[in-house]
Amino acid sequence: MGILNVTPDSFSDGGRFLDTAAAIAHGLALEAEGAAFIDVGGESTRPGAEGVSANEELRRVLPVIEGLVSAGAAATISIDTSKASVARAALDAGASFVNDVTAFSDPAMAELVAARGVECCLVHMQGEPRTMQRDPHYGDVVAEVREFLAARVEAAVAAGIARERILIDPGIGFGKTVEHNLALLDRLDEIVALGQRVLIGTSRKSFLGPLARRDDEARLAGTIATNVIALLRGASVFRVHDVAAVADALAVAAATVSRR
Ligand code: PMM
Repeated sequence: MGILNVTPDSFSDGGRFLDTAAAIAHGLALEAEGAAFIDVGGESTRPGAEGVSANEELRRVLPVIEGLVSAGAAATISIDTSKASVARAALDAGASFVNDVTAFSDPAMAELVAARGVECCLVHMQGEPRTMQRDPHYGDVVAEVREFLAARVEAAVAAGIARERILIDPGIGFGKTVEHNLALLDRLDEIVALGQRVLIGTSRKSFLGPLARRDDEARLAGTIATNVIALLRGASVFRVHDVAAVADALAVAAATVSRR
């Protein structure tokens, strides 16, 4: 899954793709690098970020989705939003996947996804983006995230969404310390054991910086290492900025372990 943030303030690519033509070109480049999904987002969820209105989100993402569709993008277009009104307009414009970092906190979102028969991703977050990194705490982070995701899957199924259309994501960096993120990655198999496909998003996130010997903006080595580990633990979808490099690493890792 390639990341296409149409925001002024995302932590890694904020401001780069605010121009519609540049965003469309980047989405097509992600697809050419091997992305099966293009995740289009118009509201930053970085720690400390303020929310934006539905109108502003739509102004940012709709022309990009429409442009990708008319350019003939073959990848599944995902809308990264927690607002049902934004998701609805994005689906009307040609998106067919809803990525919600609040795991359907807006009940209208579950109804919409059920009615449209599209796939979705439910993400775990402790708190909300503005404050989530202030003092995250858990007893057993993996057990708590697993229980939350299991309950949100059951709520989504009860709302009429087919179980096989639901992906789950432990939400790396969403109200988590470095230790929490590392425990979730190392024990990702416990989340995979719920039986849903697991999506993982570590790309360029800040916890990778101090762990590596060198910290630059791309944090590419840490992104690759964590995605390979996620693959080995059973993850299915890898949400990244650097599609070509991560896809190559995953291909080599998958070829290696499939020889057992
Ligand atoms: N991370 C960000 C945004 N959306 N969606 C999912 N499913 N999982 C994630 O880890 C995730 C996400 C963080 O911001 P970015 O778009 O700048 O990477």
